[in-house]
This record gives sequence, structure tokens and C-alpha cells, in this order.
Amino acid sequence: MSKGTMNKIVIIGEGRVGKTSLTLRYCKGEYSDTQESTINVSYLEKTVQVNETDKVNIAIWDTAGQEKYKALAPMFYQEAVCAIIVTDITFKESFDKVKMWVTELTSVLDPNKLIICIVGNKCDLENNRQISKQFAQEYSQSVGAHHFLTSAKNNRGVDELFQYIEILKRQKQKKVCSKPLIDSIDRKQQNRKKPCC
Ligand SMILES: Nc1nc2c(ncn2[C@@H]2O[C@H](COP(=O)(O)OP(=O)(O)O)[C@@H](O)[C@H]2O)c(=O)[nH]1
Ligand SMILES: [Mg+2]
Repeated sequence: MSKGTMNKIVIIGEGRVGKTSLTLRYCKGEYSDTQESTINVSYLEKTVQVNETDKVNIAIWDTAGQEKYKALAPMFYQEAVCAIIVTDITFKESFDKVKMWVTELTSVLDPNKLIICIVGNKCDLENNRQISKQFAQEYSQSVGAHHFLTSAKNNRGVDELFQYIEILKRQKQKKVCSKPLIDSIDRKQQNRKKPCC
């Protein structure tokens, strides 16, 4: 069995959107309606068996979401393979800073390697929805991000989100790895075209 690598995932978004709840739901299978505010940064790990031979270790870095986290920005983001930007579908202002986060993330991390997911959490509160699915989906696409709907409360879409991140990560790695391979194939072909002697 392979030893497994560590994948850093950062989870960002406004306060009270459900960042900590999603992290706890995924890593510990726990949920609380009276989840206390996170102070500064917290960190949880989970080992996921991807198939019979592969497992991955995921480290989720959770923030307080307030201005405080800005001071940590570059170090906080460093080496993240994925950023999850959480919004609350019942609170449209939770989408206001999404663009700023995308800009900040892509200025610190290589956009070719980074996976960005924009999550609409609290989808159990469909009747109070303020952010349309179509808007969130189109916006996510326009910034090269992937859109997901979750409910940490009802445990909907949470495992799927993290499973999908693993699939996206593998796809990205293949693309990044295949580029030099394509370059080298190109070079070989060019060399072949050269007239001999
Ligand atoms: N209805 C509903 N409430 C949620 C959900 N996720 C989190 N909450 C609640 O929203 C509040 C803020 O959650 P929390 O995880 O602390 O948000 P954070 O500040 O972004 O970390 C808490 O009262 C949670 O119980 C969800 O999926 N559905
Ligand atoms: Mg929190």
C-alpha cells in the first residue's frame, strides 16, 4: 500500500457561512447547530482511501473568516492544492468577496495547479435561498472555479465535494505532467524534420 501524500486544502469565506461545520462534518462526522466561532486558524486531517492501493492525507486549514486572517494570507495559502471558498446560499452578501479571494489566491498560488471550489452551503434552507444556483454556477465557471452545493447540517454534498477535489487534483497533475512530455515529443518531431547530414 502506498504511503500517501499530504494535500493541503484551505477553506475560506465570510464568518458564519459554515466553514468549520463543513470541515467538522467531513473530518469527524460531527455537526452542531450552535457551532462556536473559530478563533484564528484551525487545522484538521483526514486520511482517505482512494482505491485499494492509494490513500491520500488531507489537511484542511480553516480560518476565522474575518479581517484577522488577512494577516496570515501568503503563509496560510502556501502549498495549498485546493481552496474552498464557502458561501451561504441564504445570505447574498456572502458572495461579495468571492472575486477578491479568487484574485488573492491566484496571486499567491499557481493557477495551473490550484483547484478552486466555490461552495454554496446551507442548501437545506432552500426556501430562504438568496443566491441562485445559475448565478453561482456561471460565476464559478467564469473564474475557472468549480461550483458545489452542500449542507453540513444534513450531510449533503460534503463527501462528494472532497471526492471530486481528489479527482480534479489527479486530472490537474496529469495535465501539468503531460506538458513537458508534449514539449519533448514536439522537440523529437522537430528534430526528425531536420534534414540529416
Ligand atoms: N441550516 C444550516 N446551518 C448551518 C450549516 N452549516 C453551518 N450552519 C450553521 O451556521 C452557523 C455558522 O457555522 P460555522 O461553521 O461556525 O461557520 P464559519 O464561521 O464559516 O466557520 C452555525 O450556527 C452552524 O450550525 C448548514 O449546512 N445548514
Ligand atoms: Mg469557523
